[in-house]
Amino acid sequence: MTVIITDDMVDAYQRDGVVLVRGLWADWVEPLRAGVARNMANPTSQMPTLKAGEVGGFFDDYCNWSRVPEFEEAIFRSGVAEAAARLMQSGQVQLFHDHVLVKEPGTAKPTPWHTDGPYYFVEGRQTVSFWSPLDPVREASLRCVAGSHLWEKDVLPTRWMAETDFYPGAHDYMPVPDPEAEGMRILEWEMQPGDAVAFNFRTLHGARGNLAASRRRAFSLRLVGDDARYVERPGPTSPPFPGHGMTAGQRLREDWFPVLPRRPMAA
Ligand SMILES: O=C(O)CCC(=O)C(=O)O
Repeated sequence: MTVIITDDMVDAYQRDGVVLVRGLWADWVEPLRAGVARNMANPTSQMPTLKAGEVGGFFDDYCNWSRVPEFEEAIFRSGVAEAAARLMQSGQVQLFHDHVLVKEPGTAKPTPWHTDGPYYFVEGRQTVSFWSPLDPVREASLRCVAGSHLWEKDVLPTRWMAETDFYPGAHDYMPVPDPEAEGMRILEWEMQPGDAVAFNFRTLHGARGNLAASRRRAFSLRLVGDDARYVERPGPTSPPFPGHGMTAGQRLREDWFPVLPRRPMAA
């Protein structure tokens, strides 16, 4: 399948900080499902994601592309970098990390509203995450607040389980809004496996629980463009990448965060 990123999609992405890309991974759904199965059978992180008494199951793991060959192949051999370059309006596309989020049937727990940027040690205008369901999804789809990537202040990062502040210095951030109560424009779509929501690292997003009768597997890929630079945060970031050795203002080191080949957006 050939995926075209139109000028209208680029404009929408720049304006809203989010756009739907139908069929981005359409030719890679089976390999990505196999990768998720491999990742779930051998996770790097065993951190609990649900509190005692919360029903269902929420699997969450990241930074596995170099040990999950299906992820590596999809990332390096698909047209995802070309799509990212178009949307970010960037010459170069660097891999930041992959992320798997699986909600078992009957998981009531929502993914709380948050922006990813403040958890990361990288900042720039040119960033994109592609969130892709590997199962048909409606209620448990990703939900993004249009235009939130342009807000002046970062949204307060919190620990999802403990519900505590992620860093000291909460006054440096805006409180986490309640987009529904505050009448914000929330964009969400019914999606098929391999479709992707592209969203900026600063875009406020979240997801409902999965009350459907089937699993909701999702693969999220985080990429950065030309203007992305390493920044110091007030504490350990997520992901932490221990021993990275970078200092403020540097580009992300390419031996850890490779530049992706820009292949045509077809299988
Ligand atoms: O899959 C979810 O529930 C949330 C995904 C998310 O927050 C992300 O990909 O950044």
